[in-house]
This record gives sequence, structure tokens and C-alpha cells, in this order.
Amino acid sequence: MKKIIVGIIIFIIIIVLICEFTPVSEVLDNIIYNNYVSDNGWLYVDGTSIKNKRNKNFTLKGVSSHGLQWYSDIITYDNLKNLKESWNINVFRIAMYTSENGYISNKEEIKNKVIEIANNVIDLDMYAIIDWHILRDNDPNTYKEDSKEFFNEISNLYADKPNVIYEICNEPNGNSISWDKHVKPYAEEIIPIIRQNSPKSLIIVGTPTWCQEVNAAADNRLDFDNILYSCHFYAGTHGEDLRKNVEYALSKGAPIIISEWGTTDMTGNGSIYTDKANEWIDFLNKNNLSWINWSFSNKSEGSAIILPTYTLINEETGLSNDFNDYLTDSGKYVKNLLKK
Ligand code: DCB
Repeated sequence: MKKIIVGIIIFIIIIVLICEFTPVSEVLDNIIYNNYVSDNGWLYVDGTSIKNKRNKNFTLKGVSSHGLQWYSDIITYDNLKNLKESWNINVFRIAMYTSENGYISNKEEIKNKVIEIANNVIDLDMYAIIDWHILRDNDPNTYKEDSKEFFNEISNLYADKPNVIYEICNEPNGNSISWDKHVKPYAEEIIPIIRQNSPKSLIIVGTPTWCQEVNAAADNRLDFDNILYSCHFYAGTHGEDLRKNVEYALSKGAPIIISEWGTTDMTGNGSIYTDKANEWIDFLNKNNLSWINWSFSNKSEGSAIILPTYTLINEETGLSNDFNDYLTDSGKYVKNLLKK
């Protein structure tokens, strides 16, 4: 009898520990559930955290494409599967440039690429960020009507897919472009269009000065649920000042996502800054921030993950078809982060 009572007490203690002691429950959670859409479903924002359908904190980690008009051929189903299996990514960002011969000058072809990649990412049970990649067009209002049309069509197509996350303006930039006067009013027009079709979708909104002014967004937040404000950094250029902006935004209750970052300076080229990148990664881990690395491409530049010598068709040469055999220094560094 005594033994049974002691046994029951020990059993209860173990259950209480599992439920209350977070690390244990997190370890169990990771064993029981996968890190993909099937087990995490519609993500939502709670305070400054991203949560999954079981109301647990959830972190998105992955890579971004380069401009689809230039480097989309290597984004095949097999390579996405490889990224999922050998890199542990759970999100892929589809960077659809608007200018520089992007969507605006070739709408049907570029849109079809977006859909093809998004469908593959969905088949692979990962999250897909569809990124309206403004850059040289500075102000998201430049192509606002095109944006409305695009997001209406795309959010209608993926209305019932928890996989799809919308990023409505990559990096607003230029001295005259402000959060209050340009980006927020733009977002207030685009968000209702997406939400009308897909009410539960997560939406990422860029901030001025290439996504460094998260403080301005935090001071004047959007009046919608499930919004993430984006901060972008390039390790060689941005450091403590930008981290202070993020800390400020978080302290004001604004949820932040690093929807793009690079190991190089802000040009995306040159050598990589591992020490400075490590400082950022410590900061992101400490604050449980989601991140997406720039870029899954074989462009000849420091921030690219793959060497330019990688090509898809290697049957004739007898060379490897696995991009993992062609990683740049940046690619190796980022792969290692994801494997940890
Ligand atoms: C961002 C953009 C991204 C850009 C990278 C690196 O721009 F979101 O599109 O990617 O950061 O600069 C680069 C590619 C190049 C390409 C170029 C133009 O890597 O191959 O030629 O886009 O399409 C930033 C980010 C930060 C800052 C400036 C830019 N900054 N910018 O802090 O000043 O001017 O592009």
C-alpha cells in the first residue's frame, strides 16, 4: 500500500514538473510535434511573441530567395526539400522585387514563379513568406495599386493556407519616406484587402530606412491583430544602435521579425563579419526573434549562400547536384546556425 502511494506521489510530481518546468515541456514538445505547418498551424501574435496553434512560442528560421527575376531557377522543389532536411529551415521567403525588371515590368511571369515556389513550399509543409520586395522604388505607395491587385489575388488563392505569410513592403527607404506619412497609410490600405480573403494570416510590415526604424512603428502601431514589424540588418554595417531600436520597439510592445539579414555589409557583397553576426544571433536568441537570411542564390557576392559555380544540370559534367557541396563562407556560417 505504502509503495503504491509513494509511486502515485512520484508520478504526480513528474507530471507537474513536465507541465510547469518549461524546458522539460519544451523538450517534450519538440519530441512530440514537428517544427512545420502540420503541427503548428495558423501562427498568431501574442504580445511580442509569435505563437502556434497550441499557444506555444514559435520561431521561424529560414532563408530568402534573391530577386526572382534573376535567381529563381535554383529554387526547385528538390532544393527546397534539401533546405528543409539538411538545413532545418521552416520558412522560405520569396523575394519578389517590384522594380529592377521585377514584377511591375513582367507581371504574369513573375507572379507564376511566386505561385510555383509557394506551392512547393506548401507541399513541403513549411511556411512561405510572399515578399513585395520594394527597394529602388523607395516608397511603398509608388506601386500601391499594383500591390492591392497582387495581394488581393494571392491572398484569395491561399486564403485557407496557414503556410502563407504576407510581407507587404520589403524596405521603405529615402530621406522623405516616413512611417507616419507613407508606410503606415499604405499598410492600412493593403492589410484589409488581405484580411478580407484570409482573416487569420500573419502580415509583416517593413519600416523606413531599409527596415531600421522599428522605433517609429512602435510609437504609432497599426490597429490590426497579427502584425509583425520588420527589422533588417547587415552584420558589417548595423550593430548596437539598431539593436537598441529593436529593444525600444519590444519594450513598447511591438512584435518584431528579422525578415531579412545578411552576414556582409549593407551592399550584400564583400567579406562576411562572423563576430558581428554572432553578436546579432545572441541578441536574436535572447529575444526569441524569428529570422530569414539573405540570400539563397548563387550570385557572385558575399551574402549569397551558394557559389556561382553551382548549376542545376550537372549530369554531363558528373559534378554534384547538391548545393551543399558549393557553399560560400556565408552559406557555411548560416547552415551551422540552423543546425544548432
Ligand atoms: C537590402 C535589400 C536587398 C539587398 C540587400 C543587400 O538593401 F532588401 O534587396 O540585396 O539588402 O544590399 C541586394 C543584392 C544585390 C543587388 C541589390 C539591388 O544582394 O545583389 O544588386 O540588392 O537589387 C539594403 C539594405 C540596407 C541598406 C541599403 C540597402 N542600408 N540597399 O542600410 O543602407 O540600398 O539595397
